[in-house]
Amino acid sequence: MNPLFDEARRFIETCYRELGKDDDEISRRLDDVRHQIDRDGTYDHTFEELEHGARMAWRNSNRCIGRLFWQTLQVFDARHLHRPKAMFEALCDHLEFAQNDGKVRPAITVFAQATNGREPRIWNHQLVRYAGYETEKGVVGDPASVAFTRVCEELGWRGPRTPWDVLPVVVSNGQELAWFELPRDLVLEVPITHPECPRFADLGLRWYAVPILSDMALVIGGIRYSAAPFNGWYMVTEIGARNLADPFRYNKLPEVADALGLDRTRDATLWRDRALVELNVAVLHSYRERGVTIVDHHTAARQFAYFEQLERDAGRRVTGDWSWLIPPLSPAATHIFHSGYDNDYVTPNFVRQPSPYS
Ligand code: HEM
Ligand code: NRG
Repeated sequence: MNPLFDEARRFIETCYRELGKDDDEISRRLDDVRHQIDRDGTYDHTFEELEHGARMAWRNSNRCIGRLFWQTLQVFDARHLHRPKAMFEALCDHLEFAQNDGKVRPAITVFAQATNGREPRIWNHQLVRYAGYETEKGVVGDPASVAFTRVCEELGWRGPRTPWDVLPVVVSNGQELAWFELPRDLVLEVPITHPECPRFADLGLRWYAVPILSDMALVIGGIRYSAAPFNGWYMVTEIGARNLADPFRYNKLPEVADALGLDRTRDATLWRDRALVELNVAVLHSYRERGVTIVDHHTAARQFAYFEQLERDAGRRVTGDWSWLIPPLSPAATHIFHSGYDNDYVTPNFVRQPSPYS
């Protein structure tokens, strides 16, 4: 049999049953799908299939602790947009919808499916991210962005070289490649301050409001959507225990410790651990003060436990990637640390894809 049709059938049956549709509707739809595959070699999802399929993909994302909210995902259908300019405008609309002046809304924008000849791609890892520049004095900005920043500059962009330059958006429809600067006033950012330590503000730390992952593919019923950027809101540890803290990222723990007046002469004073906690306190405080949605890791873990219970009640198996689900701060204070998860890949889902550059 046709492997694409097999995938399609598995998806349509599960999706339609979840949506409460009867067997007649399922077999009528499968007839359509079979005809389209015979004629075109592929098939198109209805909007309802795309919407529920994207929500299932979130539900099946083994590394995601935020899955309780999978049914609230807002799905934008951008499959008809092919010009890079039009794709960029859809991305700006997504950003504005998602940010919602701080009341962050989970959303995904789905561009045309990848076909043999042509696959649309967004070259950025996230729609909003800071540039990184290699200099004699080390990296300025986010070291994770060094390779992509170089690509942007080869394409003709030139960054102002602060540590917090928002990168341009690089879009390909599979034929033409184009880059666009995000309007400055569209991008919401949060300056980081500490509720008790005024010296914290002098560090000049900041982060953007919303993570919009833009380099993964969405896979539904054998169809691959190679450009399908999605977002939820941040969990505090992503920023406070990784992006700003990792030695190979912004590496701010020594400066944070000094602002807090900690003794850094020995590892055993646990200055790193104390700095980590206060940095996370500061990030949480700053997002809340600015009215930007963010979740702490204890609340997120409790929400995940509730997700696990609801999934069991619905008769579904919860798969997960333990090493990604545990938070990088106080992991053993969450139930996840003390649980085990099968890391099976169930579709619909998201998948990493090869970098379009390098
Ligand atoms: C990964 C939290 C929404 C899909 C993660 C991670 C966290 C997280 C903490 C691990 C990231 C890391 O360690 O780098 C949340 C929270 C959300 C949310 C708090 C709030 C609503 C979403 C949405 C989707 C999604 C809307 C898709 C529709 C994923 C995927 C990964 C992931 C695919 C793995 C990314 C990778 O492999 O790099 N999430 N998430 N999440 N999440 Fe979520
Ligand atoms: N750790 C990355 C973002 C990964 C996805 N996290 C989310 N996803 N919260 C970072 O930028 O720190 N989401 O869709 O909300």
